Amino acid sequence: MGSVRIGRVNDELMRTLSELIRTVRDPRVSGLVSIVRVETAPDLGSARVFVSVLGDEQKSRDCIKGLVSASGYLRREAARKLRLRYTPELTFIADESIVTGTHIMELIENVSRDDNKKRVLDVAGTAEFLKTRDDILILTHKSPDGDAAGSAAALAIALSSLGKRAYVFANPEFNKKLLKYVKPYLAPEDFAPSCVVAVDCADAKLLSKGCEDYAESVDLCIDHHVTHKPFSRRECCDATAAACGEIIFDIAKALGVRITKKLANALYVAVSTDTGRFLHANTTPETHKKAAELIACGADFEKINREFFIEKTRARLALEADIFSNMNICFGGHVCIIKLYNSTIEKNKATDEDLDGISALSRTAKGVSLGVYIREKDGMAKLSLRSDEKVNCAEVCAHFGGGGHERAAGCTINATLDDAEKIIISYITELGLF
Ligand SMILES: [Mn+2]
Repeated sequence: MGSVRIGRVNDELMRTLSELIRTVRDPRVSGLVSIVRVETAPDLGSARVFVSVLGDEQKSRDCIKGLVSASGYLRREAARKLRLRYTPELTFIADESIVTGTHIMELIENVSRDDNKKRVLDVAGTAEFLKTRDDILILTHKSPDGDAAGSAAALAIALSSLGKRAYVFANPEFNKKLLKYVKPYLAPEDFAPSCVVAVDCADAKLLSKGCEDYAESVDLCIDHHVTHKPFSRRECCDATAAACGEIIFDIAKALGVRITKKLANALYVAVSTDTGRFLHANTTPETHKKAAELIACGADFEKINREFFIEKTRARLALEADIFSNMNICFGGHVCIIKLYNSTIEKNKATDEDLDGISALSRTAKGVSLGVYIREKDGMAKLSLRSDEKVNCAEVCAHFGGGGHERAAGCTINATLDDAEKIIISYITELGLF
């Protein structure tokens, strides 16, 4: 058992016991009782728990007695919460270092300040955090894209190269193209993680199917969405990054990981797909610099771009033909609405993969500022908006309970495609955008 692992057990035990002592019903365990540190023996057989109690010596002695009598309960609950096979036997010791209330208040202030500091991590802090963890499970979002899959695969590769067990959760929506990059790193069914990391996910609600059990215990979230809603214990978010893959790249470097061809390919997939081959407005000089570095590390840029952007199946070409011949260019040519009916998908035997990135076609026509793509999903209309600087898609979609980025966002309207088209047109009219 390495000292890093023990350090983690100490941290986790301290955190869990701090929560659990609030549930002890013994009146002796009341008032300001706090656990100041935990020292676990290297064999995990026992742990010394240092407790500080606000009050006189008698109060402190009574409290320790109360904790000793509750130790069976505390140990059992801690074992359950921490999913540890062996939970150490707990010995409670009064910590004499804090004697006055003033000190306690200072301590509490420092702890909450530290908590804040800990919640938001920069790249270096994230690398430091990941160094102390093992058995890491990486989650992605619903309707995963190249950034989600590429970022997840890249993080798994980087962490594995440090000798850690790190796997990507098998998002049931990974398509063939994405699976090519994540398959070797998918978590085995019996994998029991002790650290959960979400990548490219702006909201706990957006986590992929099957991750429901983890939604409330995500240890770290790495994301680049402006609309990010904090849901994890720690987060490393940078809305200036064009792709989550850009942040993962920086983290990999901060971890001291060598950027192998495999890692470079996964990161290139993330960055290239989220910028539409470096064409979308989110692309920055930094994005290009990173892409250049990835190419220098052996990324198969030509193959990846061809695979994701140029090659099309016949079914896809048929869908595009249908979309282009039926598109509705309105508002004096500033808005283009394209629709895809399930019947068209069925007629052409198109798969989900054939639909990938199809929403971007709404902005193909010259002069269009706002493109709207509408498709049928689960009996409702799913809208994807794409725009230039004149329209904030995230704001428009927020009106319908959706979200996303300024230039690309989505929402769902409970209506047929044709009705959804009327609804969005009337909302655009109401906004007076054009
Ligand atoms: Mn992304």
